[in-house]
Amino acid sequence: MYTLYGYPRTRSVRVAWALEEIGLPYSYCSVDLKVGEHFSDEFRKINPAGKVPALVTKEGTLSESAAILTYLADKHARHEFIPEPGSFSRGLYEQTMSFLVTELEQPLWTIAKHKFALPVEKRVPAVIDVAKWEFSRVLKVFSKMLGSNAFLVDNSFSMVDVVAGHVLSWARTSELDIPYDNVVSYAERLLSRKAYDRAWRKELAHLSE
Ligand SMILES: N[C@@H](CCC(=O)N[C@@H](CS)C(=O)NCC(=O)O)C(=O)O
Repeated sequence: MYTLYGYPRTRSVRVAWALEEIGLPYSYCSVDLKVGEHFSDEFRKINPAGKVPALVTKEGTLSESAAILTYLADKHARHEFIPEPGSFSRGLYEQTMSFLVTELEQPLWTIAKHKFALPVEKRVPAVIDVAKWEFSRVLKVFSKMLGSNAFLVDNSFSMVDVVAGHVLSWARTSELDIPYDNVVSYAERLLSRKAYDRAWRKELAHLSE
């Protein structure tokens, strides 16, 4: 059984969502970022970067949400949530995953870092407006990429949609404008999936423990 180290309202929901989609059992360990549990020696043994998510498997521990999702789908989903390695579709999947984590997500992370995640003395508030502008530019590219498709790769739900769904929900909670109808309905389609709801609730349940 897998053990997911995470915290509500973070990228760990991507991993919980993927586990729920595939139907894999997992236990959940909350790492309270608010009180700095991720800086503890104990957690650094699990992820030396001191970040969530981390997934403990029988063979070792994985970090980096996108890599964990690809691993889980390759290992357990028999190509249901991921194209076959070596196929052109798989190339598109990897291209899309890279775009999501290096382009679409980065302005949101920059905003979060300069609003609350960095130590106060390292924050540069002026960067926030630049990041908002960058997000609006990259969102336009994303909207074109999606077009009239229901899902990003081969019009079939895959792990890249999990990451994209999370990034768009993050944009909404950051109160960023999403002025593209196709992107709004895509986000609604993803965030109304039962597996997302189960993942989200499971993580939140650990807040009250
Ligand atoms: N690229 C990593 C990013 C992980 C990450 O930055 N996680 C945040 C929560 S969403 C975290 O643990 N932040 C604590 C910190 O940066 O000190 C991934 O996708 O897993």
